Amino acid sequence: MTDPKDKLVQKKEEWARERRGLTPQAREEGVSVRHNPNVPSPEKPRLPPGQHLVKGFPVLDLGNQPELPLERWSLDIHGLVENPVTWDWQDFMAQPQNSLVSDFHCVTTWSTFGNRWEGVSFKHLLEVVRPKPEAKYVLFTSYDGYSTNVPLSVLNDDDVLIAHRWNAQPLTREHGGPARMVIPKRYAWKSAKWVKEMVFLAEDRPGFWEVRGYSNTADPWTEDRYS
Ligand SMILES: Nc1nc2c(c(=O)[nH]1)N[C@H]1C(S)=C(S)[C@@H](COP(=O)(O)O)O[C@H]1N2
Ligand SMILES: [Mo]
Repeated sequence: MTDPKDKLVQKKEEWARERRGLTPQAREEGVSVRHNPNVPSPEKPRLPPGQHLVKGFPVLDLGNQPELPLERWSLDIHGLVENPVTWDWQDFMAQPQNSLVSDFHCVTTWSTFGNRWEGVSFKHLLEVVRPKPEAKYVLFTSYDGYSTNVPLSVLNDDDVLIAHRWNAQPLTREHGGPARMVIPKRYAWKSAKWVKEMVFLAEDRPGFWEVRGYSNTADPWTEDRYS
C-alpha cells in the first residue's frame, strides 16, 4: 500500500511534468516577465496569473503534521553567520514582534488574500545573526522532514516573517504552528511550516519540491511554477 503522502508527492510531480496550472500564454512563452514584480503598477492585478481566490485557508503539506509542545520547540540558525543562535520558545517570543497583512499563493493555483501574520521579522533575525558576506542562500528544514531553499536577497524584505499567529489566533498545528515562515512574494511552498532550522550557505541547495520539478525561484507574478 502506498501512503497518502507518496500519492500527494506523485500527483505534484505529475503536475510539474505536465506543467499544470500555467495559463496558455505562459505555456507558449515559457517564463516571461509580463509583470515586473519589483515595479508596482496601477494595472497590476492583485491575483497573479493562473491563480484563483479561495475562501478560508486550505491546508497543504506532506501529510505528517508534527506535534510540537512549546517546551520542546527550538529554532536553530547557523551556517555562514557571525552569531549563530538557537532560540527556545521564550527566546523567540522575547524578540521584537511584528504584525502585517499579506496574500498567499500556492502553486496548485489557490490564493488567499489579507492574512494577518504576527511574529519576528526576517530583517530582525538578520540583525541578530549577521550573515557573513559570502552567505547568499538559506536552506530551511522543518520538523516534518520538509526543506526549501530561498536566496538571502529575497528573504531580506519587509514582508518576510517567522510567524506564530494568524488572524489574531495562535498558528494552528495544521498551518505550521508553533512557528512557520511567511514569504508572500514567492509561491507558498517556499514558506516552511514547523520551521526547525535555517542554514546560511554560499551555494544554493535545492529543497524538497525544488528537486521534484518545481521552480527554484518560484515567482507567482511570472508564473514561475516549474523548473
Ligand atoms: N514543513 C512543511 N512546510 C510546508 C509544506 C510541507 O509539506 N511541510 N508545504 C508547503 C506548501 S506546498 C504550501 S502550499 C504551504 C501551505 O501552507 P498551509 O497548509 O498553511 O496553507 O506550506 C508549505 N510549507
Ligand atoms: Mo503549495
